[in-house]
Amino acid sequence: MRPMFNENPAAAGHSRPGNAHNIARSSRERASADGRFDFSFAYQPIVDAVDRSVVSYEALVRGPAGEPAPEVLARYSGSDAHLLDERGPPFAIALAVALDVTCDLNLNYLPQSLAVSDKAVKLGIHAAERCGFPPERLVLEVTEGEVIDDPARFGMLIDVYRSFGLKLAIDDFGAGHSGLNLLADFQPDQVKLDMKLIRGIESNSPRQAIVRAIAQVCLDLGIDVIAEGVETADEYGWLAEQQIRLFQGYLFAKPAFAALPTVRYPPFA
Ligand SMILES: [Ca+2]
Repeated sequence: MRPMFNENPAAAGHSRPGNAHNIARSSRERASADGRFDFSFAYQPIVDAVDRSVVSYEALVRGPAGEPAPEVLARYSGSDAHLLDERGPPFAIALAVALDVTCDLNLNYLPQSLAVSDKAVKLGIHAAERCGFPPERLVLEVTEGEVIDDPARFGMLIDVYRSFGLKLAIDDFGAGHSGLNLLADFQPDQVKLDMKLIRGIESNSPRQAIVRAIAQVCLDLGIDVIAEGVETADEYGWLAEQQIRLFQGYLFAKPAFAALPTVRYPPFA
């Protein structure tokens, strides 16, 4: 397979910020030469509001000049879709290494692909090893839907991913209908509360009841809870009162294209 780019920035002998620039630039150049290489990544932190630290960055696919994700996904539809899963995460990992990411890295794959084959994830693991990024710091984000579609097969593949040390996060939790038994069956490392549950939670008692229940189950099972899409100080305030300490959202930092954004920590004025 033709390598997408030099996946070992340390071997190139440049400073790391220079390498991040080179990786982003080479993506743009390839986009003009080969329409299939038309993507890059933005990074959004997941923060620990108590420790005031970044625990992970979620890599979010973008076009080569920062175009929004739907434009990229539209180009990788149908029979080309697997190419984005096979080439995207290796790119996201190498760019993260060039940006000096030393915490975890959350990766997204297209819906269902993790439950169908382990090929794409293994390519990501190999890329991480080549870059010197420990696979134990990779977190796979999966949605409720793909977990429940074929639980037996999904469970088998998850065991393979875990054997490499990868962590598992259930993305958009609370958006689907699978319920809390999913947490018992798969024991993910993280649950990311769907932003629809979070929006305006400080004044919505039904959502509050759901989030309290999920948070309690996760606490009992040793699963980390991440509140996603937190945008206001009031949302943060209510969630922090429930002992939730991991957050992702515009209140803390927006995704930064091919860069690591500055983070705001509480207290929020
Ligand atoms: Ca995600």
